[in-house]
Amino acid sequence: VSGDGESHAEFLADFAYLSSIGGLPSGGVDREAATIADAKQRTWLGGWLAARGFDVHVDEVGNQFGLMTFVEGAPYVLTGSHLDSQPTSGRFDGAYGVLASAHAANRVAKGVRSGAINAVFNLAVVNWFNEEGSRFPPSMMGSAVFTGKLSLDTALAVTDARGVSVRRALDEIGYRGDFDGLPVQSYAEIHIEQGKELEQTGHQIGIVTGTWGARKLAVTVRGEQSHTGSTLMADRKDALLGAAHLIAAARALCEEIDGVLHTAVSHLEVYPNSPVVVASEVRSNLDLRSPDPAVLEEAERRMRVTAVRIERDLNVRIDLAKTHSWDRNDYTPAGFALSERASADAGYSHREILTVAGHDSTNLKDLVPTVMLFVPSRDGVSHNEYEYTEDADLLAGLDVMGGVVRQMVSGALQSV
Ligand code: HGY
Ligand code: MN
Ligand code: MN
Repeated sequence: VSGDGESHAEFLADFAYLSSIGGLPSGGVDREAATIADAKQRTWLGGWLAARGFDVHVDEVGNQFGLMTFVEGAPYVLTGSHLDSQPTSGRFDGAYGVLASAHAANRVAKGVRSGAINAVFNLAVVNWFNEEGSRFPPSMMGSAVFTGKLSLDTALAVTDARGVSVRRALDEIGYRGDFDGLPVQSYAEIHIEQGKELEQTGHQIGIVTGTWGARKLAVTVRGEQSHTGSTLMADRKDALLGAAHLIAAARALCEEIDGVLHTAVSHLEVYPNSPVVVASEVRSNLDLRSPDPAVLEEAERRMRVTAVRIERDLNVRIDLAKTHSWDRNDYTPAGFALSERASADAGYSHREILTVAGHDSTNLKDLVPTVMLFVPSRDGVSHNEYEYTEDADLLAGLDVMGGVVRQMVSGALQSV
């Protein structure tokens, strides 16, 4: 099932075309969930799958599926990722995985039809809706609804900055379907690493054995509007100053805490946002990540203590509300050997690795046996127009995914 020159050339041509949809002059893309560009790439993917014999369906939260049925009544090996992107971002994040899964599935389907592969399970490709959670938080939304971690109604009611709901946005692009899902036997996803480890160790394939834990909190700082000039300093209740102290404290915590911690505040809404008015309300986010559950717990505790100190010092009120989190837990151990075999058979160097970023597989691994693979990111750059992965690495990942999907359709991970 490993690739040949023809299928490699076809993959690269398809990837180049897909990258042109919502493409930017820099080589990046801008195709947030349920935008016109997202609709265009969805329509292209649906046509690609249908032309190769997949039955294309869309579910109620816009997850897009291509089904290939070999064995009536058997569950499906599901493989895919997400096409939606962050604003002005990289062309590889998510989209590479969707296309590699589609090509790998097509290769395996050909093998089943020719009799070279004995299918025990069926096969489906998926493009998850709104993994990025930029326009409509939280991230990993479509797979969260699919795995029962988020209710459909809650997801459909989320609105963007202009007040447009997920429901309306999906209706406007014609991608709120009625497909009621499929029985999933196992799941496989491939993604760019979005980190530097594979590049530094010189490995082409990452076998993801687990995920860092993450805690995402909504931050609301409330003060009082007043005149930026005439109000006495002692009388001010400056919500923006409060947010600034919290942002600096979140960054300092990475050095202060004993252990590995990544923090970020990356979103800021200021009211009334006037040059001559002290801000009365600032809404923001706080993103905490660690491979150590105790460090993550301690980081959240310390940020709450810091918030109380800022409230007292600046006479403001701060509310921290957890919006999305996932624990430091593992992928399916039986899948690691399967991935190693596929990497070795295809002749590519590989190593086990943790993922720091969340993915749709973060949700699926809690439901079914899940395999997650990485390919290297140049300089670890991601969520940036200059995100880049070499063609040779893209093709290595495609070949290994072909081997992984072939094993899974042939019955691997059956009794996990
Ligand atoms: O939040 C995450 O890590 C994912 O990339 N959405
Ligand atoms: Mn992604
Ligand atoms: Mn992303």
